[in-house]
Amino acid sequence: MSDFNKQAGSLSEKAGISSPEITNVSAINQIKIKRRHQPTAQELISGILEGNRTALSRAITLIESTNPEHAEKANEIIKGCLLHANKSLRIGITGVPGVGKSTFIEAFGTHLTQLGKKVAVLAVDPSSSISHGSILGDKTRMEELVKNENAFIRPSASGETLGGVARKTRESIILCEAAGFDTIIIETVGVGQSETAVHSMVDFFLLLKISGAGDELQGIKRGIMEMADAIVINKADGDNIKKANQAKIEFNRALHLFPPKKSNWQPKVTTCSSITKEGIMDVWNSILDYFETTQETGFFQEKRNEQNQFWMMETINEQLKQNFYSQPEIIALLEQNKKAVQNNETSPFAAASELLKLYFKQSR
Ligand SMILES: Nc1nc2c(ncn2[C@@H]2O[C@H](COP(=O)(O)OP(=O)(O)O)[C@@H](O)[C@H]2O)c(=O)[nH]1
Ligand SMILES: [Mg+2]
Repeated sequence: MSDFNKQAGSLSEKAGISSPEITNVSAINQIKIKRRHQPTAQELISGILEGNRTALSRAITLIESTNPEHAEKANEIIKGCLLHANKSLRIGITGVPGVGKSTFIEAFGTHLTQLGKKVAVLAVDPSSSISHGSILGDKTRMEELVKNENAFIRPSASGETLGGVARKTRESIILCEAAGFDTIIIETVGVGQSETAVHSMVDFFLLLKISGAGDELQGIKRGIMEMADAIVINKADGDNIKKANQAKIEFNRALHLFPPKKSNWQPKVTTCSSITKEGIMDVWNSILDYFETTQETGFFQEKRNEQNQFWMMETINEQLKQNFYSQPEIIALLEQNKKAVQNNETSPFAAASELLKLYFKQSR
């Protein structure tokens, strides 16, 4: 009796009644082992190819992990998925916080699923370690899409450098495509160089704006306008319609001052409301138009090939850097040389050269 009283757990509630079979220790251990069972890379690949979201989510978690064992498994999965990827349209969406990206993606994504599309939403947001994942916080704005069985929403990897987040997002795109998602939406907030990173992984780049106090073009980075394949003025509803139309004229005028794009595509400026859904369909039609035109000219594939080359080089650069800065001898000498440079005991070039020499000698 006293033993039972000591244990307050539900299993010992009924004193004097022997525990049922299921609670025996070995059964519990088996359940634990089962729960702990990590699917193999092959199991995850099969799951992804069948369109299983749990498998897709788990594989993306492996991609995002910093554990080297996971990285190896992730690479195997990516390799297994690569041949099945690529049959998609990748759309990048950027705009300052509050412009309505999440609301737009909810309306736009829902519209696409109604057309029979399968939509995956990913994010590149190096600031998300502070804001705890832009999409995660915004999932409430994507109430419909989150529940939609033809949509998959994944918040961005957090606590990472832009390079790290971007690579992980790019690899996640491959897995989403292998899982049958034919439209991939990559959201990014305009911090740091994240637009450039997203631009280099999508087919179509959309800049979301709202009309302001008339100075529409002020404070907008020229580079971003140059990258945009479309500018969409959001929140064109209610009292805002007139201002939005005015902004449209201004942006159109500004866009015509840019030299023609390599794609020969003339970016369009349109207005929309993510709340009334007015103009959402036009955005999609414009993207389809772009897709057809660039497929015909071959630019579409050319751009993807270029992006693949770019990401290969990026990966090499990133890993070389990582390897260099993680060598204990380099770390020690780097500290030493930093001081030496500061005290004018050596030149920056001589100091760098000494470090590189040490590195090359080590890696031989
Ligand atoms: N009136 C109106 N409000 C909108 C529209 N799109 C978004 N909003 C509102 O703008 C605010 C910010 O939207 P959100 O999607 O979170 O912006 P994000 O930070 O760019 O993702 C929210 O209060 C939305 O309800 C729109 O088309 N019209
Ligand atoms: Mg948002």
